[in-house]
Amino acid sequence: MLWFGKKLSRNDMFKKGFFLLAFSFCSALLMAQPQTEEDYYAIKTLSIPDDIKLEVGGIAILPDGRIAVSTRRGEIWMIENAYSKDGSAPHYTRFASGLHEVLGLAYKDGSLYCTQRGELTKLTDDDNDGRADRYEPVYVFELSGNYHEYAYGPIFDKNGDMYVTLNVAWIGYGEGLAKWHGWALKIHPDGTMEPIATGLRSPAGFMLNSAGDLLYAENQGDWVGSGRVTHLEKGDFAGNAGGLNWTGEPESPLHLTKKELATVDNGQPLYEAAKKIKELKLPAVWFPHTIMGISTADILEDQTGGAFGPFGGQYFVADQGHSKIMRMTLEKVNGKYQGACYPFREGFASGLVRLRWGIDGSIFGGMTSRGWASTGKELYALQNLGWTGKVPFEMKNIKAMPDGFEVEFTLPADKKTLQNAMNYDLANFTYMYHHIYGSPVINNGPCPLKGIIVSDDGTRVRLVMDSLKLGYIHQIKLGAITAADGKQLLHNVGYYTLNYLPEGEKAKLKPNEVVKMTHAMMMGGTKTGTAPKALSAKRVLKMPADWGKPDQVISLSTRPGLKFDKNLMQVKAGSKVKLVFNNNDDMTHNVVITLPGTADDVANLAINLGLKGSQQNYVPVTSKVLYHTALIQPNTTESIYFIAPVKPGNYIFVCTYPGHASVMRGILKVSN
Ligand SMILES: [Cu+2]
Repeated sequence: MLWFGKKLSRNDMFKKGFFLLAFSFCSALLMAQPQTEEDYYAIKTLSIPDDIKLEVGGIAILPDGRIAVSTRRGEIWMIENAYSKDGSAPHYTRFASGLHEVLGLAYKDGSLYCTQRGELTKLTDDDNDGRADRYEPVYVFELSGNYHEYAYGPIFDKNGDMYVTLNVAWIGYGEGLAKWHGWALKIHPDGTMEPIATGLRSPAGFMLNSAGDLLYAENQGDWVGSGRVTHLEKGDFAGNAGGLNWTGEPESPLHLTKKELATVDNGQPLYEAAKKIKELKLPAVWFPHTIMGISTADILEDQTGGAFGPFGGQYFVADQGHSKIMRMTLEKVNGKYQGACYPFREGFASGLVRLRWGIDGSIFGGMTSRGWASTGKELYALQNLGWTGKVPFEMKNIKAMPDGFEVEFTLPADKKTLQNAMNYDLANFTYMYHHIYGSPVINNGPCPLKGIIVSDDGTRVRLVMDSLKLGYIHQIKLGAITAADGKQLLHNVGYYTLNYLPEGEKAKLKPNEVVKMTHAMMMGGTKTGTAPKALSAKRVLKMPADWGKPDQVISLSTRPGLKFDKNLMQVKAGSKVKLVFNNNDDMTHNVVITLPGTADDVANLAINLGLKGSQQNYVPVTSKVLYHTALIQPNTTESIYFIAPVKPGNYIFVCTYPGHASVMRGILKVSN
């Protein structure tokens, strides 16, 4: 038999036959079942004239069909034909300029309200020529001059009051250098101000939901182990210490001090710290760092009445660093919000900071990446996300039950696949609460399944589990569960933050609902609970005894803005090298030396480590990695010893912490 002109052995024929069969099977599936996010939610890019640097900070939707966009460069642009229903280009006019870094914009009763770095300002076009004529200060923010004192908002409530949020300054840690930084404030139309809550670090995204509750998204940083969404009520403390500088002011609704907070600054889970500090608010939903995203930004609630697909009443959360939108579901248990996050739509063009609903039920996404690296490579962009009308097969919702979780699907599932215990990979974990930047995943372990109860119509499955832990994030990852019509899951994971268990009856399992083998045994492949890997020969921390001394000592440092201080290091082939790695930055980094041509593969493998990433220092187990350091904390050093490759060439060194590899890299040049 000839295969493309080549004579094949029996063994080859068998293999090719298998591949052909597998290939036809897969392509039949693919043809029948579109399985990309794009099939369900389509991204349209709005063209931007070359002379406009549209580094989006805010978006306001006008009822007449225009949209207004404010920029980090201090301009506000009015865009006509933003929906481009006939495919023609949108039209831009400059409404205002000379403002200072406008990171938020809102429309109310014919005027625009914008948050500049130092002021909440009302802008009005009195003569209807498309340009603002009146710039009126509504409220002035104090500033220290620190670069990190970003200001966001306003969001109007039903009474016409405005909410704004103010970042803490960054001086190697988050600090409230000027009054009310690190706070959410309510500003009344008469210019009086009411401080609401503090503990905010970098609150770029916040919203009032349909119940009138204030939800804000936080970014990983000091005191913040991972991204999260928290419901803020008056007097709450959301976790970052910087804003506590102002709790002694007479208007402050809380009196917590830094000294009191220091008593819980020991790396215990935030849930434990909150038992001792009554003001400390539990996040409603944690977004696991690098697994969901790396920098949460704007939040939207779907009140489109079905125009945006099957997720009515749910939330969408932007991620700046990963240029994506995640989905979030909330429920109230014990009177408090808690819920889950899920992947939703990747592939935006730049760092996605701002989301607003268009009048047609689509989402406008505003983007910028200057100084804030993102996977979307454009410096700025404006895109629109619309539902295509097709319903993806997804986990629609995860709800807490008294003894586990109930997963609801967007479409009826094949009940056989739901009943198979092998199709569930369940685990829980949490993060450390401390003044240090970020946190590794801690205390992660499997949650064995005890029972599976499938609803008659196949749209819901109740998972009865052991090892539920309050305050922990519970991973619900699904295997080969298909829809009744054969459609595959578009995404297979959700992360539920379980702060409270609902009251109610525990499940009484029928014999066919009991998971017989211990589910933990079946979960052997997931290894979510294993201890960190032992040091390998790729990370040698002690000089080998027979060296005498290294032939070469080279040092490499980090600099702020995701940079190494060198992009070239030279070593002699086969020489004994000591590499001293100093992390001078405020984030964690590693150094991974890779085989020529494999740096991108290694970086992608690191991103795909998921929950195992932080245990493994984001270093994948692969022969493409030659040597590496650990992921080291800010202002720490690690030295490794290795023998340089004997083959001369350019070996790329890279930081494999997710999101860093595209910019943090250089060449280890090996020569004779
Ligand atoms: Cu890095």
